[in-house]
Amino acid sequence: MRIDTAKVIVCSPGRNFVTLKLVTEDGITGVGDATLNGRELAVATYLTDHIVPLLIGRDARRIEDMWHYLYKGVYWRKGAVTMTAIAAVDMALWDIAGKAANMPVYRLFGGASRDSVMVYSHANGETIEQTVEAVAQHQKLGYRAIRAQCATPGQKDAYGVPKGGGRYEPAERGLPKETTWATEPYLQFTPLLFDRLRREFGPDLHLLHDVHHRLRPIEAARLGASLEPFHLFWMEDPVPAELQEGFRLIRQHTTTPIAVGEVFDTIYDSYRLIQEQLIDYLRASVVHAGGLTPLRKMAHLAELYHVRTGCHGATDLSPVTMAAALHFGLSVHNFGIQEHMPHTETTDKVFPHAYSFADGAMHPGERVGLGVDIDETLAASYPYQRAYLPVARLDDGTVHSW
Ligand code: EZ4
Ligand code: CO
Repeated sequence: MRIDTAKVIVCSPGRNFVTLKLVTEDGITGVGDATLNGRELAVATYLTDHIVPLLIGRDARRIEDMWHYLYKGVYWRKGAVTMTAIAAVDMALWDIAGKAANMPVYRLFGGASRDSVMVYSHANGETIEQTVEAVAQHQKLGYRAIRAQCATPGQKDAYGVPKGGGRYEPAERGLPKETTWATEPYLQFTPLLFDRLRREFGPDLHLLHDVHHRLRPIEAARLGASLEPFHLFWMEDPVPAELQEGFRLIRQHTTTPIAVGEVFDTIYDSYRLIQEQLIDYLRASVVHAGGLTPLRKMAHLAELYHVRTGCHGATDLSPVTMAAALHFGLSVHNFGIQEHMPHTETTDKVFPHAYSFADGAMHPGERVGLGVDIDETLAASYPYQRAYLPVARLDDGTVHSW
């Protein structure tokens, strides 16, 4: 089962996606997501110029070997561009393996560990009232777990809250938008938001919150402690995790569960966090952490330390990643939750898929392989459009984590 052709498809049905499509000599196709928000073309070039020539003629069944060939073979280890490109190959090979075995991929992973995969959605508002309303709307749609973000009064910008309401979309067309950030008002306001949400929705709804890497460890410790009465499902990315030791300080001060890892690209970003039990949920994604092969290994390590999975699932991860994440989440024993930001109708049309949502949970479906495809003709009618994630500055102009 040799790889015959490999094609890199860049499209922008509302936002940019990079997709790798492999075809074997016996005509089996496999798709992989290679989208890296704001740096899409770097991955597309990496694949086209440096990886595609290595794939042609290689045995599509040797998934583990291929992963090590691409990871060790590059010599220059890690890095988001490299790991995203490797992930695309890995996803496509698992897709092919499922089709060749006539099984959905989750069955190759040992079968379902649960009936479906609980997902959480995003509710946001410019005021507490709007956020309450958004949470209520998502609850009506069936979600049992909801992430709440709200603008801090008196502050110009907030992470996850679009101006004028509507859907939140991380990247914007054109050059990067500059936003401002102030820590102290945020730390004072956020407990008020969750106090209100708990009073409105009672104790059972799972409430989540994304700090988006904006605090220092002692500030995150303070936020976690102040949120304890509202028993969040998790506090996400409280600090930038380059400093894994920083989580010790947070952990000493609060029982608010911690989720981290959407920007991680290998196990080396989190093994200390896992082994010292400094986090509760690992958010590494199939696409940015090198594919299903390494993500399953990370999950198995995490399982030993009572850390569960909570994969990143924003709209900048294509439906191919969503499908892969669902096969992964359905099968690994220590699944926790999966993020779900629904794609636009246009995106869903470009990427027809077998996965579905019902009662706050998703299922990858029973189609063989990953159960997702790309409509190349339709994709071609949405050419790439330059877009960037925003950057953040403090009010004195200092660059801050966005
Ligand atoms: O800002 O995916 O939890 N979700 C997130 C996302 C990220 C984007 C970055 O591309 O933090 O919305
Ligand atoms: Co996040």
